[in-house]
Amino acid sequence: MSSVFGKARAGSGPQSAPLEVNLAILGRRGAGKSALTVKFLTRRFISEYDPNLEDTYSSEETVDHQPVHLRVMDTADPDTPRNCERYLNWAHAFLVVYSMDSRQSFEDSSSYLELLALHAKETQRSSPALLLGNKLDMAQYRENKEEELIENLEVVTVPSPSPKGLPVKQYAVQSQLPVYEWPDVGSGEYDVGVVASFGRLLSEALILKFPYGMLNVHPSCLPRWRGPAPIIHTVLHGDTITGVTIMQIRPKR
Ligand SMILES: Nc1nc2c(ncn2[C@@H]2O[C@H](COP(=O)(O)OP(=O)(O)OP(=O)(O)O)[C@@H](O)[C@H]2O)c(=O)[nH]1
Ligand SMILES: [Mg+2]
Repeated sequence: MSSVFGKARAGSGPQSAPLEVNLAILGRRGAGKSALTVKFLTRRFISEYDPNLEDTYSSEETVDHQPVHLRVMDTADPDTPRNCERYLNWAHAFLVVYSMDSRQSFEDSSSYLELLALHAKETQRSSPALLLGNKLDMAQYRENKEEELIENLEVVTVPSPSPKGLPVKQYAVQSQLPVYEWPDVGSGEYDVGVVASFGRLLSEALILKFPYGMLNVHPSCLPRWRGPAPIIHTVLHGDTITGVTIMQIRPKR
């Protein structure tokens, strides 16, 4: 929890006081925010509740063996984000929900993500935000074709002694994606950056070029096996449980 909700405030009591985490659930009308909130808090799907009511719920959770006092604000904006101050300065983390069977709800989620990106820029404080596709059981009626989700994808690799380049370069060439060799990063305008085993220090200017941030994908359960060879160490130590950590990269200041 502490790494996921990096900005959570510890309670003001003794050391063992639970972490206090405020989570705001955002998204278009009917995306299923209230259903999700009720399902998460009661562990079952309830169809009878007041769906348009905005309310804040409390729950005591245990995450990574730590007690967490979670408050969930189930918002209900009329159509687009309104009076956002009520959650922007309150929440430590945001869940932006869209409904898989509604293209409109998917498109509207970008206004929430843009709002969060703008707020993070203005306050110099970014909070975790997760985009969640709800109503998986309706996925057959999906209006978003997967190939339409990404408009533009380009690849940057580090130089390799092999003339064919690293496997990621070979894959990019085979998939007819534009490839640049570091330090050339192309000149395109991007929304999100993703880095994996890159091994180069990324400048603040480069990180800030991505309005929705830059993610690092690291194949270990950090902080275990931080460093350049996580998979090798996992195998050598015979770990029976491992995972992948996805974290947001912040400029080194
Ligand atoms: N099939 C299906 N229906 C769902 C699911 N989650 C929610 N619904 C239905 O979708 C409708 C809208 O859900 P709500 O939870 O009220 O949506 P909301 O985002 O809270 O809507 P507002 O409060 O008006 O902004 C309700 O009829 C729910 O029963 C789901 O996972 N699958
Ligand atoms: Mg609701």
